[in-house]
Amino acid sequence: MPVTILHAKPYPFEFDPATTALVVIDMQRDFIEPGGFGEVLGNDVRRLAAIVPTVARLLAACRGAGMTIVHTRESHRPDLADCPDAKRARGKPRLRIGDEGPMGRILVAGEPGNAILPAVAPIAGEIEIDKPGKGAFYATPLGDILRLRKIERLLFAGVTTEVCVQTTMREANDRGYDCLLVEDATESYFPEFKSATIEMIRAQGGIVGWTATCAEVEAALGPHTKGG
Ligand code: TIU
Repeated sequence: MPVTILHAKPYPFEFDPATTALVVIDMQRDFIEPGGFGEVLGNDVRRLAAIVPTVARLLAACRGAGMTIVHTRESHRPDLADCPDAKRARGKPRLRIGDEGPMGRILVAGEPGNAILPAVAPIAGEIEIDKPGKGAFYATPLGDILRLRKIERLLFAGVTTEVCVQTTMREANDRGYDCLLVEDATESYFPEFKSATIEMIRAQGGIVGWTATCAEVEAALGPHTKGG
């Protein structure tokens, strides 16, 4: 296989773009814009918007290299049959999952607030996964789709670092994937949780995986990248 070497921590990450997917987690209005699920949980959502240009750059680099691209959305069925009572009650929010908010029903598939931001939205041919949990493998076809495409390694971006991104990386790690988190293409409502997550992923020789910056991914993919 043609090996691409990415300068990463704790040591170089070797991959073939043909068998590597970029997984962009939950870049949805519900988490990044006021009035969605993130804000009703009591978070200041403004810090998440800052990574949108970096996620767009990462998407461009991975698209240019012909990689498989996966986008996830945390979302529930309109009848909430896939939403555990425990999840709906957690935190006693002002508006709960399924309630009508300023961007439509909170965290419900198809509602305006559940959409991925236009700057990082899926394009034709990319895989979209609606997931009822924090991890993208739970109760979704993601594992089967990656297996059919013979994907062996995953690059991760999206929000939030310590919740849906980390949960999905741990699910993927246990399923045998080598995982790399793109540090500046992920964000948390809590800066200290983001930095702690990055540290814990790459500690102990990469117990969960690797980390690298978007520029390091771009540098590694450079020869493959079409049109910048
Ligand atoms: N609350 C929080 O930090 N995150 C979530 O509820 N979901 C995701 O991380 N996508």
